[in-house]
Amino acid sequence: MTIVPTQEIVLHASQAGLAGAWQPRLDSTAAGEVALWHPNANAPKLAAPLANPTHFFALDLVPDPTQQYKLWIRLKAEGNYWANDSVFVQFDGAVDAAGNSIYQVGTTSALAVNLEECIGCGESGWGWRDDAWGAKGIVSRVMLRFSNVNGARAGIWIQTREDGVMIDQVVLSSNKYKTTRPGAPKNDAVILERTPF
Ligand SMILES: [Ca+2]
Ligand SMILES: [Ca+2]
Repeated sequence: MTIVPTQEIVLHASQAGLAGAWQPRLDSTAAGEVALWHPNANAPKLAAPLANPTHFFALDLVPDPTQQYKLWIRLKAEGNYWANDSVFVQFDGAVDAAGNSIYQVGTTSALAVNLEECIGCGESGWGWRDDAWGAKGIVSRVMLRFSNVNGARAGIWIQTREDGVMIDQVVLSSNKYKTTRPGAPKNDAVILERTPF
């Protein structure tokens, strides 16, 4: 028997469990024509992740403990406005290369993902982003492992950092998108097939 590693995980946000103000939004340009959205209410940007957030959504996945994954998220900002475009991302079961828990659900540690790549970079429609910030084309080197063995479920929790943000896809890749984004940072039209679990 050959065990094929799970190298590519594609999650559609429409599969998530929602809490607080997060809601589905019909969008013909979104994966499955549904985006998740926290409508803009002009709340101030959250300075730090919350251990016990009110506004979040959670996605299940079955990661491969032998793999090192790179995270990508496709976001859109209400009104293409920079104060409507960021989230904090936490994980259930993620560890660093040394096996220490990182960015755990229930802590104040998270990856910050902001659609606009830098001040003045601008944003338009959907864009693929990671936790890097500050320059056009910038890519983060953060890689994630998951300690869950034997096909145990893990989770990704995404909480609001700036309201008005929309998300339709989350990707973990240990091969195809390990160093390059699945699509463009602006005006993106890439919809990947969902990985069934
Ligand atoms: Ca922002
Ligand atoms: Ca906002």
